[in-house]
Amino acid sequence: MTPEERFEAILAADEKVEPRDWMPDAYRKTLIRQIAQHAHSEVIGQQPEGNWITRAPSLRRKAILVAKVQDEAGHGLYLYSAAETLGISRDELQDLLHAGKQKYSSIFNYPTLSWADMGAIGWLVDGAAITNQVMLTRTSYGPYARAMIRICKEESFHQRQGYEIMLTLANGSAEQKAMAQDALDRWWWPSLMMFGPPDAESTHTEQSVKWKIKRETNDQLRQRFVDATVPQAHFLGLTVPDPDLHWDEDSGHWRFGPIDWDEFWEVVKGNGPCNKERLAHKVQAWEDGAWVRDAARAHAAKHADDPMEVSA
Ligand code: FAQ
Repeated sequence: MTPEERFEAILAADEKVEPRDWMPDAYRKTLIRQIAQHAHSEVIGQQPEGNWITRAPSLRRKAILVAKVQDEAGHGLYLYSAAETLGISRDELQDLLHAGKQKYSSIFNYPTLSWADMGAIGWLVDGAAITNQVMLTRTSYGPYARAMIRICKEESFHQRQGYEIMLTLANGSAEQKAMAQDALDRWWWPSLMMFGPPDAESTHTEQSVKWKIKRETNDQLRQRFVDATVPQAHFLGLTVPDPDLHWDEDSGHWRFGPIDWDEFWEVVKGNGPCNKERLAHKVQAWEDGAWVRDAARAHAAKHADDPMEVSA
């Protein structure tokens, strides 16, 4: 069997491709692009919620939010580790992000204007992320699939804590309910955009589905998210900001109105409300943390021969 045939056989048998296996260069490249983009999203995704840690309305809410934001950093770590198994270093990935040569999710370029946004992000953004990531637990590359299993468990908590914030606000005073509605109004459409462009305009979907990196298309996942989320909005007594939204009896789906793809591409190109601020903050944090990396490296070098030391 040639390496190419073995690779195809692994995919056909629904087994996992592992770092030691031969894989086409384009498969490796696609995975590095997607996993890096995903890792960067987790790390930059700490910023919108991090913005509210000091202003959480109670100690309990603050402790939960700190834990959630910290989980996102952990997800970044698992994903950078998965990317490293493909032969690219974490430092290279940071450089590519900081130079604007790799992307992160469009959603994190929107501002968090009120406490209700913590509810909407957990409910909608983590909800959309899980819809995509449950699919990715079955992706064909082993280290990525395994990272996803753990991440999905944590994201489920995140989604529920967000929904619980929304529930509390929606059942609170008229002002609190209005805050919850305003957050839904602002986060609904950007959450639908997270799934990427429509299938007809998606550059990578066809090949990624063939390679079983993606098991479903952007539009399929978007529809699944809408079907799951609309009844949740109704339960909250809130209105989804889409006049065209309606239940389609024949297909058994909630049909939604047109998405503003011009807005999406503007955000992806770097012209969203917070793109510059997010990247500048990320670069600054990397520079501020240089002494920690230097100290860790110096410590590892000094104790390289010490059998009692775990290498850094
Ligand atoms: N934002 O051909 P496709 C989270 C780009 S994690 C920016 O369809 P693909 C957890 C795409 O890269 C959220 N760019 O691409 C959390 C490509 O450009 P390129 C992140 C986007 O890869 C919660 C071009 O458009 N999750 O939220 C976006 O087959 C709360 C054409 O697109 C992941 O990354 C976008 N939304 O499908 C953290 C999941 N969509 O690269 C903190 C893994 C598309 O050729 C707080 N990624 N583009 O220059 C994926 O599943 C896929 O990469 C898709 C896009 C589905 C995102």
